[in-house]
Amino acid sequence: MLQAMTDIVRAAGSIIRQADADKAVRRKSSKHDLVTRYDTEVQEFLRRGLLDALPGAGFFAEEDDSGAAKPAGPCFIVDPIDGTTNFIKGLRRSCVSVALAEGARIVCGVIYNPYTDEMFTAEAGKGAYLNGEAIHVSRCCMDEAVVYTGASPYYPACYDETFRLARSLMGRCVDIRRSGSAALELCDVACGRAEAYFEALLSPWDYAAGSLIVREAGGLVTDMAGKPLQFAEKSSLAAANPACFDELLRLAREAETC
Ligand code: LIP
Repeated sequence: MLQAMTDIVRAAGSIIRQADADKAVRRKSSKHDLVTRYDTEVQEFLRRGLLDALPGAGFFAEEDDSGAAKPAGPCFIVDPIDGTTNFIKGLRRSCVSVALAEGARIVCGVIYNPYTDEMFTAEAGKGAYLNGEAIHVSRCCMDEAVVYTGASPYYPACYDETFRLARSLMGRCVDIRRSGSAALELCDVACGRAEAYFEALLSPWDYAAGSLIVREAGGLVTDMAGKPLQFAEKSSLAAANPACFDELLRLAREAETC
């Protein structure tokens, strides 16, 4: 199934790469929460391909307006364009993110950045890969770390906690980064380009595939309270290499309780 997912996701990525300037941008819940005609076009391409490959599977995706809950059985968890605002602005930092869940367990994850032609894949228990080469989180401690700080732009109630934690981390790590794609930030942790990532609130399709890729690369991933991730509704996220994970959770607890 991983190869079928990879082939379909790569083809979906070419739609993003070939997009023209007329993206027909619409607001969803707020000025921060945008969607384009390409988000829906890529999602429908993925729906057709993935459900042909696995008939009867569920399809739990960002641009479905049904509000339906994640199906219990085998289910694809899909973000057709993670980093939609980057896509709109032409920042060339967006990806297609697809996970296959069996109940509460993610068994396959595929994330493709069409701008760099980087395909991140993982299958539970079988390691994580970038373009077929095994990847592993770094061994750097927090003092040597680059830390991604998600901003949860759709959720203003999270801003104060987010920037308290970002300020706290800034005093302890080398530098912080914010790139606008949770999935790609998780992939950067998995291959050792960064050491940690957090975000106070985001949707399952933002992190389902990336959480498996980080774990299979030797990293640790929970919610920001240190509890196991679930994939049926929004959650906070904390991901890091083993050398930084406990400190990230400690600082997150301090930022939340201020
Ligand atoms: C985005 C995430 C990002 C988060 C944004 C948004 P989208 O996903 O990747 O990390 O901060 O709020 O959720 O909406 O571009 O697919």
